[in-house]
Amino acid sequence: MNPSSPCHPVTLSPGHLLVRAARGETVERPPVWAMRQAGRWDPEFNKVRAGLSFYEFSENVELAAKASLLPRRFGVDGIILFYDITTLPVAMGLPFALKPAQGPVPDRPIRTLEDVERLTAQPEPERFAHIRQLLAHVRGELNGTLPVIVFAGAPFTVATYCIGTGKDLAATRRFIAEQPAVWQQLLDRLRTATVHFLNVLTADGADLYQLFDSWAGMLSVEEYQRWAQPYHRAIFQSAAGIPRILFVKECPYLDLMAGSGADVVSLGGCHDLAAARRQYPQLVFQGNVDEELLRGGTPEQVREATRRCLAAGGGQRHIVNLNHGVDKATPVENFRAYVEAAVGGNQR
Ligand code: 1CP
Repeated sequence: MNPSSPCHPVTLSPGHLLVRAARGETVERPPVWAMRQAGRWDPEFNKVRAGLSFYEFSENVELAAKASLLPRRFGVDGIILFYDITTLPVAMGLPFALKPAQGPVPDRPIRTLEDVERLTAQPEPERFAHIRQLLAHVRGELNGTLPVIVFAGAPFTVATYCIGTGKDLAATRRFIAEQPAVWQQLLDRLRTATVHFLNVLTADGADLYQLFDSWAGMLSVEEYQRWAQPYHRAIFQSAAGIPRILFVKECPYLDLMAGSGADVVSLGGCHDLAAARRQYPQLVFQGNVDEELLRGGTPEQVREATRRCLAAGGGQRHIVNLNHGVDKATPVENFRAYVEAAVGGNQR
């Protein structure tokens, strides 16, 4: 049924499509964006990025704004700011470098309680002034045409980078077994800082935020209940001014995501969007087009998969996205096919 057909008139409220969908309001079509939409897969990004290290680049407000805005040309419904989940611990006093095969690595990994205490729990907003300026710059360029998405890593995932283990769960577990008090204090400090960071950006005019707990989906349910979900709940409760999206890569604990207090829950390839819709009629779901198909499939296969996703989502309380970030080997025409199919629905 077309909700905007003359037989079923609905009043659409003003405001950005993505924000209205995230709030569960009736929309004319599901909005679309992608995690890592402003990244290395885009040849235009690689031109802008040329010659600078990741942190040099992301701290350059002009260039980071350019990178953030690049996906606009494809017709996405939201612009995510170009920085990283490690931007916050850097502002708290822990410098990182991006290592080619490993991702972000701290100059001095957290080892002791003194190391944790050296991290500022409520960093002065000047310490992430470049993100605030980036937000202002991007908002200025957009001039109200599209909403701005900001984000933070959740304490579990950011803590794994702070101790230098990243997605190596066995190494993270060893650290926790050896240093339980350091781990606990680190999670608590990151929670405080994350709430503060998101509230500052909300006050500055961000339209939505996404909390990334990328590696928490690998935890056992008991671990997830100790190290992931309580922190999601606390952050969503204390940073509540704008719609909140929860992302956990391929999370087996949909019930715990649904109970986190997020307005929107991001699904992966392990979830059935239509079934989730039926099970949680009040929630908004984001996802779940296969990002590997964007990397390896044809544009027609991408269009078909996106249309199937639209059908599974049922047209309301759905934000079209990928299971995970756009892979760096994704052809531009596949990204274009994804956005066009999401915007165009059943038309070609
Ligand atoms: O040189 C480069 O460009 C390196 C790649 C890169 C990019 C494009 C890194 C380093 N960070 C970013 C930007 C970034 N990171 C964004 C904004 C761009 C966008 O989304 O369009 C976002 C939302 C992130 C978030 C992020 N960083 C996450 C959570 C999302 C996810 O992919 O699960 C994680 C885990 C990171 C850590 C990180 N940062 C960078 C790398 C290479 C990694 C490790 C990722 C991994 O091991 O898979």
